[in-house]
Amino acid sequence: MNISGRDALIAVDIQNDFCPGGSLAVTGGDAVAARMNHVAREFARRECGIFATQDWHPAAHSSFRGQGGPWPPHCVQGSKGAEFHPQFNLPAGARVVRKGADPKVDAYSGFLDSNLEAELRSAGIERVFVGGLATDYCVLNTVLDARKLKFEVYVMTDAIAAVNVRPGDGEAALRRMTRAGAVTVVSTALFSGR
Ligand code: VGL
Ligand code: ZN
Repeated sequence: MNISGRDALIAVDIQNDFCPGGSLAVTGGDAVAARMNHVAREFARRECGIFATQDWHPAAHSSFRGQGGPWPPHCVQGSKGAEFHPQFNLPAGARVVRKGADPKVDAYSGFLDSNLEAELRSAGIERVFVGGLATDYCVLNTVLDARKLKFEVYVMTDAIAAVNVRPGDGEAALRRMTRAGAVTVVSTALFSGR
């Protein structure tokens, strides 16, 4: 597959709290950060748009258990846990897309309350390549929204990892994505050309 300037990378929530040692750690999160670091470098080399979403919650967010939500506190604005994983270096020119700042709304999708769609459109992007954390929440919802907005969507199966609140959630999420028209790819196969 030939990655060109009409393609964009969406790196979903590669943050400390979703990786081992974080408050909502996903098994394999570190490996996803390292893989996505390589992927981001390859996209940057081809002068592609790179968009990194960042879960960015106020301290008393409605998705936190203390507020009756399903999650432990995570990705609190300005905290260490909200920072990007140390092994994931944002290439120069990458855009950060913050979401989840509204205390009342759990924004799993990078397209919710952000200018991600407008930025992709103004850059003339038709295909988006998606990886990051977590398969069954923010990757899933970002991919479904991208399909609703008629982008061609490629999910990099070796660059995602699931929370798996229930076993199998990650696989079920992948099936929902492919049913919505997303195509699965292996990131290492994208750059064989050079
Ligand atoms: C996410 C749970 C809560 C994610 C964010 O990035 O997938 N999951 N907040
Ligand atoms: Zn969150």
